[in-house]
Parts: sequence; C-alpha cells; structure tokens
Amino acid sequence: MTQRKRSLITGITGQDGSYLSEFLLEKGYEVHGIIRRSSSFNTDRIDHIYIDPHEEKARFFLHYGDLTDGTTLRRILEEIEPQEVYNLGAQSHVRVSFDSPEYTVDTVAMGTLRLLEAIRDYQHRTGNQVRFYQAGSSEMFGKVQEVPQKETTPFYPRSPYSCAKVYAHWQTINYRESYDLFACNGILFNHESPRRGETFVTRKITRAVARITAGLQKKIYLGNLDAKRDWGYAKDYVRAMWLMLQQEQPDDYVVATNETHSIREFLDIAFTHVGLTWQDYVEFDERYLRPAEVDLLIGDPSKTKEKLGWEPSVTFEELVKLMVDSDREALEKTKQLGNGFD
Ligand code: NAP
Ligand code: G4F
Repeated sequence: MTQRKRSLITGITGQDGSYLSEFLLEKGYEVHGIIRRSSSFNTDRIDHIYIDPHEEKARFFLHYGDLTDGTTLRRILEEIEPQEVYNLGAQSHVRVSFDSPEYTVDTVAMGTLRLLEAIRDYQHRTGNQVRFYQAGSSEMFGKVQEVPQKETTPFYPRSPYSCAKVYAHWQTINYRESYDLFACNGILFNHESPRRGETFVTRKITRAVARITAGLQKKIYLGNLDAKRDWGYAKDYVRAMWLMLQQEQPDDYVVATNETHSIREFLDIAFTHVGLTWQDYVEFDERYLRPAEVDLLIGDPSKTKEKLGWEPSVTFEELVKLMVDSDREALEKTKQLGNGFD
C-alpha cells in the first residue's frame, strides 16, 4: 500500500491555511498544522474539518508551535516527516507591522529562516526530500518599478512587513541554491474570501455593508480610498501554491488576476449590490493611513498560467458580491440564534 503524502502548514488557522487544508485533504494528503496557543479559540476557520485524532479516519492534525520558537519547529518537523511544507504563518497586516515592526520581522523573516534551517538539517540527516513553499507577497513590489509586476520586477518594499517578506524571499532562493532544497516562492497578490480577516479593507467593507443593512452600524471609517489592488479569490490562490510544489524544478511565480481596482470601486460594487450608495456611509479616519503607502499593484501571471496551467476562476465583481452575500448570511444566522441583537 502506498503511504499518504504528509504536508505541514504554518498559519493553518489563517484564511489561506484553511483553504489549503481543505484542498490537500481532498487530494488525499495527511495534513498537519501548527497552531499558536491562545486564551480563546483561534480555530474557527478549520473547525469544520477537524476530526478527533483518536479516530482511525483522522487525517488532520494540529500541533502547538510558533514561528518565533525554532526548537518546536524542529521537533514538529522530525516527528511528522512531511514531504511538503507550506510556510503561510505571518503577522500579515501591513498597517500593524508599522506598530509592531520587531515582532513582524521576527515572525515573517526570522520565522522563515528558522523553518528553512530546520528543513535543511532534517533533509541532510535523513536524506528525505522536503518541498518548501514560501508565502511571498506583492507588497514586496511596494513603490512599483514596473507595471504590471512580474517575477523579474525589482522589489521596493515600503513597510516592516514587506521588508521582512523580501528577506524571506531571498533566503528561500539562497537555500534552494546552497543546499539543493526544493524551495519555491509564490508572489501572491491580494486574495480575499469570506474567511478574510475582518480588519483587511475588503472584509471590513463587506462586513460593514451587512451590518448597515441589518441596522447594526451607521458608518464605516476608512483610510486611503485611492490605493489600487489586484484582488483575486483565495481558493484559487491556494491551488497555485500546491501546483508550484508538483513541478520538476523549484521556481518562483507571480499569482494575480492582471486587473487592478481602487478601494472606491470595491465600495461601489459592495454597496450597490444591496441598493445603497457608499458615499452616504463612508467616513475618513487618518488612523487607517500608513506612514508609507503602496499606491498601485497589478500582477502579470503569464508565467504561472503557462507553466502551472493556473487560471483564476472568480472575477472581481463576483468576489465582492460573494463576500457581501456571505457576511449578510452569517449575520442572518446570528440573528436567528439571537446573538448580538439586543
Ligand atoms: P492570515 O489570515 O493573517 O493568517 C496568518 C496565519 O499566521 C494565522 O494562522 C496566524 O495564527 C499565523 N501566525 C501569526 N503569527 C504567527 C507566529 N508567530 N507563529 C506561527 N503562526 C503565526 O493570512 P493569510 O491571508 O491566510 O495569508 C497567508 C500567508 O500569505 C501570510 O504569510 C501572508 O503574509 C501571505 N500573503 C497573503 C496575501 C493575501 O492577500 N491574503 C497575499 C500575499 C501574501 P493566528 O490565527 O493564531 O493568528
Ligand atoms: O486590505 P489591506 O490591509 O491589504 P494590504 O495592505 O494590501 O495587504 C494585504 O495584501 C498583501 C498582498 O499585496 C499581503 F501581503 C498582506 O499580508 C495583506 O494580506 O489594505 C489594502 C489597501 C491599502 O492601500 C490601505 O491603505 O486599503 C487601504 N485602506 C483604506 N482604508 C485600508 C483601510 N486598509 C485597511 N486594512 N483598513 C482600512 O480602514
């Protein structure tokens, strides 16, 4: 009998970690994830796929650990012996990275280095090959040097978060070239979903639309509405991560839709979808501005399409509407349960 493939995911409780887990389970993998100890539950996004590990059919396992704790990363790696490692863990909020730069860099940059070192030693000691995915970001292009941005576009990071991602990107290439590690960088442009964290602008807007239509909120306070992003659907993007690790050679890939839209356009579709005009509800709050902004992102995914056969399946308009609909349905369910409605 052939053994199941084993994968290890850091950041499994996040948006992408949850979709990637579902994807890998469907492919027949045994999925292991690293979660952080928290004083309250932090597994909302993966609760629906969790099975008691005592059950024979269980293929989904969680391990306590942290990217700032190298010893534990090593221990988990040795114990699980995964063939594929997806490094999705990060303090991933750009604005917050200006408030907590040291912690962000420790997690994003040093965390990646700790994991690469652990894999390097494990591979050397056992001779077992490990394939590594690094969750890189279009934020690395920052003050863009070329439009649209592709794999060869120079980086110009504009936040502690993106500086750390650039470090992780180059360290991943360094380990590939120095130690013959099968290591890939995905350079992913913004990707969203109903599971997107509530403080990222897209989800903040779609949640507000749901709450405004339910009479629970009157205004939404936002920062810069002129920034433009290349927004795709998270479920499509985790498929690209997996495809990268199935190739004959490791490489780096841009994953994007090749379309860009402003926050204003996002607001327009979201509010119009429920028959409202966004200008009646949006207020400015400078608290949401960043010391340095990334004005325009638009990715050229030609290489990814050609080499991985990857295509996005959801348009920008569909994405906005599905997020609004999902937040409205979630609120309706809460209402029926009588929670949060006085
Ligand atoms: P997310 O929803 O913010 O999830 C981040 C995950 O990292 C969570 O599981 C979080 O755990 C975990 N984490 C945070 N600090 C950690 C630490 N010190 N040790 C271990 N785990 C830690 O992010 P996402 O949107 O899924 O993105 C996944 C990855 O792709 C991130 O690396 C992000 O920077 C990168 N990325 C995202 C996008 C995007 O548009 N979504 C685009 C490009 C790149 P808790 O649940 O306990 O907080
Ligand atoms: O939704 P955002 O916070 O996402 P941002 O900064 O583009 O970063 C996300 O995508 C990156 C990929 O490019 C990831 F690497 C990163 O981890 C994260 O997932 O902000 C988008 C834009 C920004 O220009 C911001 O200034 O929206 C603008 N914005 C305006 N008002 C706001 C707000 N952003 C947030 N979060 N909150 C606001 O009230």
